[in-house]
Amino acid sequence: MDLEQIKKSAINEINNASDVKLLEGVNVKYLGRKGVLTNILRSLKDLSMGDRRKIGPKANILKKELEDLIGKKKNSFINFSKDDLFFDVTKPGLKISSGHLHPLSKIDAEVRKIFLSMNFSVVDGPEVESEYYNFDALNIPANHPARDMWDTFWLKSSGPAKSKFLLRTHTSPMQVRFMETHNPPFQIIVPGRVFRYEATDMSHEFNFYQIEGLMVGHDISLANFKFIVEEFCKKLFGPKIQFRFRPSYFPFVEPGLEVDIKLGSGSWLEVMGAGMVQRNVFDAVRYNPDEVQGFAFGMGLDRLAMIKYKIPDIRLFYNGDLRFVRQF
Ligand code: FA5
Repeated sequence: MDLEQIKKSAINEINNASDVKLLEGVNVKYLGRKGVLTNILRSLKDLSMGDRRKIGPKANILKKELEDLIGKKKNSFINFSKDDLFFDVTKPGLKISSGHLHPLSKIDAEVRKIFLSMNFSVVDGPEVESEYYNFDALNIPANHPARDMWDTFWLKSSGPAKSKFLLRTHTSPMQVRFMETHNPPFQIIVPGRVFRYEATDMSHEFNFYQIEGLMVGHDISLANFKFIVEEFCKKLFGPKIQFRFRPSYFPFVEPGLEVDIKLGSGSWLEVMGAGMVQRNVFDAVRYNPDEVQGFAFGMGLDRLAMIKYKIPDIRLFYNGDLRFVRQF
């Protein structure tokens, strides 16, 4: 086939191509890797110098011409595609994906709402804490064996700081900070992040969340604590929740106890430490322990979420796997 014939049949086929697919076929046939015109251009090197000079420029011009024609025809398909001419206003729009709350944020909001409904105020405290507030003022002096209960991330202190600093191991230091600047009666909760230098397992993280509770006033007793905690749990989990109150020891309460809860056929899970505020703590904030009483509790927020959402392993909250988070 000489160039004139190729040109004629190619233009003919381009004109007759009635859709993009057919046009692409023509493109491949003439200009593709093994296309008719491509073969001619490729074999130029085998021709004599004279033929090469004669055919080469013509073949290149034809190539450009066909590329232009195919390009123009392609545009004509795009410009007049059916989709462009017909816009279906009744079609549902594209769903815009927006983020949503992490299960721990959700339960945090729910817990706050319940306590606010019971007339508690919400108070915030620092995550970097001094040794004094985290331990000493809570009746846990240096060398007290109870310090071993909380494996601590100590911070390097800069300068001649009076007190060593640490990442708070619990939210209880806010009991002292709040009482130093407020007078009873009051009832507060302190939600916040806490840190412990300990190995992780299904129910233990080294970074987790607690909600401290503190109610101080006249004639406050453990009966008040029991009522508040039971009301709270029923509001969060429903009326079928079961409780187990066990005696326990924390230096800043007397008596001290721990509370386990169980939902349906699930297993018992320890969710909080609690008790009546110890006299030494009242002394540290200059309250008269003979005049006021109070109860305090510290709940594990992650543990509440595990029960509420039936999550078997606390580490799922923190591993960043979106397949987990998207279920909430
Ligand atoms: C305390 O932290 C005390 N401050 C609680 C308290 C407050 C007692 C006020 C008396 C008065 P404990 O170490 O037991 O106590 O922790 C309280 C709750 O935090 C536990 O019941 C548990 O629900 C949760 N928790 C403790 N350690 C972890 C951990 N490593 N990972 C996840 N949750 C934990």
